[in-house]
Amino acid sequence: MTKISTSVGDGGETHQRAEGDARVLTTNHGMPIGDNQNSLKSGARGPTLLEDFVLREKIFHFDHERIPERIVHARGSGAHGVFEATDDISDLSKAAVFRKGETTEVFVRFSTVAGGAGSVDTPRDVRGFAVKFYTTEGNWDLVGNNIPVFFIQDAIKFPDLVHAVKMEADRAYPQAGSAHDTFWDWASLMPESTHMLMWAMSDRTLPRSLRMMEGFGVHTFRLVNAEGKVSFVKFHWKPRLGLQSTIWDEALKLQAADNDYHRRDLWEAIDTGAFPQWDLGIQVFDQAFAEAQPYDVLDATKLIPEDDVPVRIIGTLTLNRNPDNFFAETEQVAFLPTNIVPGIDFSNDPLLQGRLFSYLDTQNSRLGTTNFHQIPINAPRCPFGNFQRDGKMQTQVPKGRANYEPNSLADHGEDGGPRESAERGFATANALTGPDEQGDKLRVRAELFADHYSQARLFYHSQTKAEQAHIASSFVFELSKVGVLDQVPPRMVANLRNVDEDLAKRVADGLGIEVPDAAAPARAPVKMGASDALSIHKNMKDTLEGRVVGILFTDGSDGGAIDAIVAAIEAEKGKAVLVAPKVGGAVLADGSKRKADGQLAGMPSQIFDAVAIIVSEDGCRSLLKEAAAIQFVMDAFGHLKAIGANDAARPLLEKAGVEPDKGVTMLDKRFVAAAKRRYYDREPGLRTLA
Ligand code: HDD
Repeated sequence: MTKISTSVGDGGETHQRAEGDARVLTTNHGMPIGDNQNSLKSGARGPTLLEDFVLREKIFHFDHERIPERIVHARGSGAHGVFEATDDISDLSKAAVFRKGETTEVFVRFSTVAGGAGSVDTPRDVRGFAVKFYTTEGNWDLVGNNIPVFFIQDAIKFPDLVHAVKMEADRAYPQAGSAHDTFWDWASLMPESTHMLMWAMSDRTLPRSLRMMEGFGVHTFRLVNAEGKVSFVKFHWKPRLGLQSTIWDEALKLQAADNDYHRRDLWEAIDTGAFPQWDLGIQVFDQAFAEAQPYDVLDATKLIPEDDVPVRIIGTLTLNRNPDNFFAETEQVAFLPTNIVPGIDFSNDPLLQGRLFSYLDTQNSRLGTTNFHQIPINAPRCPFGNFQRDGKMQTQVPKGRANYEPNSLADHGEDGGPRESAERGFATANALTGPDEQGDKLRVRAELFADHYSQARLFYHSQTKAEQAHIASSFVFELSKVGVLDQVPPRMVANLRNVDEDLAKRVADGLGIEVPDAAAPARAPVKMGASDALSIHKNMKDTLEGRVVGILFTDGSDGGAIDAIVAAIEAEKGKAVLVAPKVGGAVLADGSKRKADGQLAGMPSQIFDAVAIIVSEDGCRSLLKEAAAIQFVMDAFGHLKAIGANDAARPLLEKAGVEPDKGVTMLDKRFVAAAKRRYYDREPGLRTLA
């Protein structure tokens, strides 16, 4: 029998403790449990008794462990962190969170959009980038994506978009993928989605790491200063590690190699102190600028080129703590675009306006109570209180009689509760969006919303040749998966003709169909030039920071060479991972045994950014008969990665079809330099791109 004693915890609460400080298991109502292995039965081989309240409570709770998953963005990974304001923008906003030097606790949740909670991390999909700032003036939630524009202009289209992209209604597939009939049927009928489709078909939807993607608030918001002066603003997150994406074949193979590729990368980075960082930037402009543009700043399918309004950096986000509990924090966190603070305000963007309703509503269905704001991850860190009362799962215990306002209870010496404050409180900023607000009630969109192609063209023309090829090939792949709706691919290509004739031709060729007549644009596109900020390749960093190099070795490998390459990688802040045919490792040339971090068959090269092959001649001979080894090298080459190899590895490289180029080096300094980047020039010689 375990001896039980009572002790008092740090917070003053009383715990039952067993000898040796092991706490005693109790029921939810605090009764110590004596046996957690056997249910209560009538005789050793008899039926289980209804009386077994310990069993029943445990199973009852288990039966209700799941809550409805998010209708979109169900699969997510979260992290705690801090935001530090680094520039004085008091002339633009009075928000305390922007006060220079102010630090604010944050919780961030990254997500894919279409897949369920248990789906993979690397589908071709938009990524959510939602940040909850626990400011001294209440929570500010910047609920954005890794793409600065959206599929639709008006929230009334959101359910159609989501229904079309998610698994098809009757057959419940595909999971986490847009390459199917219903999505492209809908998309090809919605020319306003063309700009977003260019982004979605680019490598932006295949991030290498959550740490290597940008984030955007998407909508135009407003900033308000202490004098009430209002400016328009777009929010940007710029990753300190630069941008990096995988390529499609790699992303597909990652789904087999590691379903949790992004989640694991984020967790391990934080766990090892390599804290991910982003700078927060703003693009600020006024009504005169807005009116002078060939697009409407209230249209979420349009961006503001950084060349026209540069991004001003005003703060830094650092993610420095993993969640203690996935469900309590990452699952229960509830983001609300309505969570803003004095100094920040909405705009009339009709997509944003719809979101202002949707998120509050969905939390009640997901979390089951209007009191979801009391869940620790959602609760403001500043004092908060009002006269809203009761409801399911009320955990606060308001004292006294003050549950209405105005009241004069204070005159009688009772606590009258909190009061509104015109001085400190949020006041909607005066409209800056023109006279339309006084107009008739209309189900229409503003005139410039009808231009669906100019910015799609801007995006396409801002890409490198390799990026353009990826976009064309993605359209071909996705449209090739349209099964029975033969009218859909030509209809999509007809839209693409308004973006770029060459793109349309490449997609038609890739699909093996005739180039159709161009779709009639609702409004003639305008010329917008190009913008380097829109390209991933022009915003990558040559670095090993955040990158992982796989080192394949065998029996007889040179331990000194392994040590030297590991040291060189770590000196550049990269991570080295040792891979051998057996996880126990291999016996090196000097007779010592070196343990591996992983087994070759379980660590394919798609999980690495570059690979080094350090083998003995015998070791290489045995790898020539090992499909996983040949595939390891072949995929590293095919995924445009650097390969460093010793002389003995040559037969393996040859068998894997590796051809010499700048990314294929000996194992010296050249390899470490080569490993910092990818070799996109290699690709046309390796696979047919549209
Ligand atoms: Fe949304 C979740 C981002 C348009 C309705 N959205 C959700 C999340 C992100 C975004 C990052 C996940 C938050 C989390 O991690 O919990 N959504 C966007 C962006 C949009 C956008 C950047 C356009 C610019 N969303 C949008 C519209 C509607 C919604 C137009 C409805 C009218 N979104 C939802 C939702 C979700 C959601 C159904 C699902 C779970 C949740 O809200 O909390 O209400």
